[in-house]
Amino acid sequence: MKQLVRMFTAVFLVAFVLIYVTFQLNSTEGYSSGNTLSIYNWGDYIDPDLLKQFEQESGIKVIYQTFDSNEAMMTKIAQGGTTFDVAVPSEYAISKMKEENLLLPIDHSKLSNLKYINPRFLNLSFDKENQYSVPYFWGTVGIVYNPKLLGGKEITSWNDLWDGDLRNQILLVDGAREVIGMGLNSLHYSLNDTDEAHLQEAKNKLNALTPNVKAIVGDEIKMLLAGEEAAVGVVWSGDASEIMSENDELDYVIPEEGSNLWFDNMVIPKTAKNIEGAHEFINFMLDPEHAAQNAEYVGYSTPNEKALEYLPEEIAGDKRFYPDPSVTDKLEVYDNLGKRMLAHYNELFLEFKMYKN
Ligand code: N2P
Repeated sequence: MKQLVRMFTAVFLVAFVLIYVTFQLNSTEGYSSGNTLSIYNWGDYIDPDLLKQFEQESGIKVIYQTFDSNEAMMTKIAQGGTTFDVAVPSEYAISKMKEENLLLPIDHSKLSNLKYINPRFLNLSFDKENQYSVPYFWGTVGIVYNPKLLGGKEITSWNDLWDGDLRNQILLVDGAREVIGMGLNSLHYSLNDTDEAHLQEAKNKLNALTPNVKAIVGDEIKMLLAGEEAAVGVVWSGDASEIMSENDELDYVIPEEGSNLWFDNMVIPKTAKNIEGAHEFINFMLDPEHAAQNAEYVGYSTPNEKALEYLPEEIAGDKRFYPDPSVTDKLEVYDNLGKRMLAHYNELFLEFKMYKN
């Protein structure tokens, strides 16, 4: 009898450990099964209270992971080892993911809140009729700067950044398209230029900027600029807005040579396990009050027209972050340059980073 009890205890223990390990693996690797939803988003890109609220209202447990570049996100999704139910790529990445058959079509009949999106952000060339993606945030790339630290100097162009007075004063966002794009734009070339001579010229020009570059950083760029560790930052507009809400010495400008206009949309990756839950989450984020709460928390610009009514006028009316179409029409959206050319942009960016260090 004793032996039987011991055997049962042992079997029970082994089963318990197995169940525990499986559960841990599932939650850390982002696998979603049963009533869970696995979300893959940019860092600092959602109000965590909204995730809690979604969990409470839907009864679905959220497993949340972040990335810091489209390239990293696409590699992980293409590898397929981890499955995600919702991800938030930018436009050129959406186009590439469609091409590589990595996305599932979105069922608009499940998105009652889609009607709140300003039509200006729908039906764009990277995803006609929003078959595979739904707007989340949008914005520009520009320069945030601190006139106080610059002795009152104003910055209006990319070329201002090469000024010898800015030695060790510039922080750059850690993004290949953004940094190479800045080099190209400073030479009045397109952000989507694929001419090798132009790309080399842009890289050489960027190399000449290195004495002014203090560091190339991720989301900590906001803390460093708000804390006045550097006078100038090349950032996504929403990060500038967040920095400026913490330090009102700073200003944001879209450089006069031109810059990037970007759109980040929610998608459902092909390997999704909870397609129903993914639609439920997307519709939750499209709700105007949720979209407004999210925009206010992260600092980025919402494409949700109705949400603007819930935002304070100082946010919704700030033309630096909600520029009119007359301004955005002059900006360039990144094209999907194809696998080889995108890899080449990454290589050039890595070479620049190596040169800098
Ligand atoms: C937020 C990153 C925003 C990405 N941390 C802009 N595409």
